[in-house]
Amino acid sequence: MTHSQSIRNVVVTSYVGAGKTSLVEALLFSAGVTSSMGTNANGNTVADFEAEEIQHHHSMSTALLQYEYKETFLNLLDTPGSLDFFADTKNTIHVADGAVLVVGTSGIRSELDRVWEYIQTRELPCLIFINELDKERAKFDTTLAEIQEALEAKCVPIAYPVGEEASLRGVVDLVTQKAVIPVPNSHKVQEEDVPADLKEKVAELRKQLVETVAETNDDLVEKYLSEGDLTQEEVLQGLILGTKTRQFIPVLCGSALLNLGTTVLQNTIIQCLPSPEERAEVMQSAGSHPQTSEEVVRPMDAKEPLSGYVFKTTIDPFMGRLTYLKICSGVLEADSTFFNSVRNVKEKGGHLYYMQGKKSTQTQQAKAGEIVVMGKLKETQTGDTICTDKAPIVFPAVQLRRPVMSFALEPKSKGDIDKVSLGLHKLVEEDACLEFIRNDETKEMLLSGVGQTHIELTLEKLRRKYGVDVNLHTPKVAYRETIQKMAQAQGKHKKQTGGHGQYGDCWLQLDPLPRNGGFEFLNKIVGGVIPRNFIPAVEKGVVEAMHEGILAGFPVVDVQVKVYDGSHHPVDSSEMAFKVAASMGFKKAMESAQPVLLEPIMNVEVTAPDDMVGAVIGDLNSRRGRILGMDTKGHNQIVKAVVPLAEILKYAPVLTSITAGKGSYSMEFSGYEQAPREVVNKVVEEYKAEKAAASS
Ligand SMILES: Nc1nc2c(ncn2[C@@H]2O[C@H](COP(=O)(O)OP(=O)(O)OP(=O)(O)O)[C@@H](O)[C@H]2O)c(=O)[nH]1
Ligand SMILES: [Mg+2]
Repeated sequence: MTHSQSIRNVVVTSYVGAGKTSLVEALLFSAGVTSSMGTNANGNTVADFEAEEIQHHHSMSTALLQYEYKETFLNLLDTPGSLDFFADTKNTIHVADGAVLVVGTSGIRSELDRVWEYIQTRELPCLIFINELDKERAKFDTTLAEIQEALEAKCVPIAYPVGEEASLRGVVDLVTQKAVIPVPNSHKVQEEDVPADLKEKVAELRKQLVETVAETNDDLVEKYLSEGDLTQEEVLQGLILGTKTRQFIPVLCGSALLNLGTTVLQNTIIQCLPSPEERAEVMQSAGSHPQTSEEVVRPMDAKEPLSGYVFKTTIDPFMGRLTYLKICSGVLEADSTFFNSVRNVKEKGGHLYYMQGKKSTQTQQAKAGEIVVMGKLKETQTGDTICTDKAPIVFPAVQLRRPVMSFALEPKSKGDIDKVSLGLHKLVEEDACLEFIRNDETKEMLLSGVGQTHIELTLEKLRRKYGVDVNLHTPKVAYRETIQKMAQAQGKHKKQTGGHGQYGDCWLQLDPLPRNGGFEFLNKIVGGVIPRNFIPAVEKGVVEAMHEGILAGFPVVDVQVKVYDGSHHPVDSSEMAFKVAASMGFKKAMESAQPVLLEPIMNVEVTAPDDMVGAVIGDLNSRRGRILGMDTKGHNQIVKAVVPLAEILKYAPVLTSITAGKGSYSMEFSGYEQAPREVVNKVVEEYKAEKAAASS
């Protein structure tokens, strides 16, 4: 067995509160890695070690838990379920070779959709763990049906609970057909015969399992059709093949809190989820050459030149910056120098570590397929590729949505400006859902994130880690500007100042592009009326002008710009002159292209008790919201709606007052839509007033 064959890189993922962190805690305990189990309520789990995670009882960042069990190197990645931290979750799913989806028994939450979408994009083999079966009213069959409906995937149970709710005792392993019961006060389990009252159900589920796995391969189908059954060995063989090739998803079950069903899960992870090597056969490590952009495919092999992808960065108060890497080929040595092909720099690395939450153990090297953490990097950031300069490759970075909600910040104490700025720059490196901009001219500091809670949590961290406090000002909406019709204009910049003059002249045509069309630049100059070497300057001038639209100073998007005519002067023309001319031309053309404002629209889900739903819907309607539908979850209703961000910026206190604190909501960016006239008027007026105030 090669080293890579004994590795399992497994993301544990799902929606908020499904029990991921608890499950990982139980897996560590049942593998004998830890001697006791921490709980989320006590704030002593291995994975949730950051102060904010302990205080709020939620994971806010991926935790890496590396340990050895049954000669396998398990790298579990416990992800946050909250969409506020989805960038971390997405990057983690990206580097995993298999996934465990955790589903609780009190109803699936919508965050699962985003997770499932990316798992499918990555074609990641999965296991499902139905958790919380010890809870009141928990039902395996009901939850399984709910999962099947939510994922639209073929699921096959391979474990079934023994006992239910408070009397849950263990699980039946449907492959071995034994009941697996934990030994009290120990991490060990003992096997028993299937209890008499479960025999019929187990026989039915086993038949279903045998039929499902038989379909994975012709030999098994033939054997099953001729003999009507398969051996345990054959069932396992079909189960492994079917899981790895994603023909179905095995469903396990138990209780993370009580460490029930986790041993069966741990063994299934090892048996059924692929090693990095097997995974690479399906999903190759493919990238491009940094200079030629040609495709480069890198085999998952320690003998190949080094390559790796950075999926996470943290800044630890004691260990400094820690860079989390998946090694895709070759070997990374501690304290070695490598090439960062994204930033085009050589960088000297520090020590290498394996992690268990915040606890680190040093290692000398990490080989293809491994996940490892490197200390002391300065240039390398999340999303970068590390490699050698002789065999360079750039792996495509995970595409992340840009944050849409921005707050202006002001340090509580004036002398703290630099400290705030430094701290936030570090926090942004750790969290790709954040963006921080400091305008050197206006001294304004803008922090953008997924939503209000996200920003508030970031400021909590800022206070704890960097000892500075800030005031938050009215959030700003990231509007965009675009055009509605074609327009043409001339931009001419001509100056005669003694010696050399300045001369640039271009005719531009602007055309609207569809939503999310971004920006296109076309050169339609014929006969060299603008010499070829000045064309990039024309494009630069246009791009610069697009940073600030003519309506209210927001970036211009979804526009095609064509330069189709112009003139030049043999002596006075320069790049600078053409840049200025193009910028003038763009602004002029935009004026007559019917400019409009685009506003961010959010997908919002509000959960509220039955009798308060009417008030919630009424309020959403008054916020220009469109109700998309409703779901029932127990005594609660979930209202799904799309609402313009501008109307829902400060929703938390509103919902609290409508529902007497019983409602909750989540929202995420959906897209940009044209803003109605009254919104445009208001935004434009505010912009003019701000400008007037700044110049007075
Ligand atoms: N009764 C019961 N409670 C559980 C079980 N698993 C988790 N919980 C509780 O459910 C809550 C959420 O559990 P976590 O493990 O933090 O959930 P998570 O999926 O990591 O949540 P996020 O990190 O916020 O996405 C905690 O209070 C746990 O104690 C279980 O099997 N049974
Ligand atoms: Mg968690």
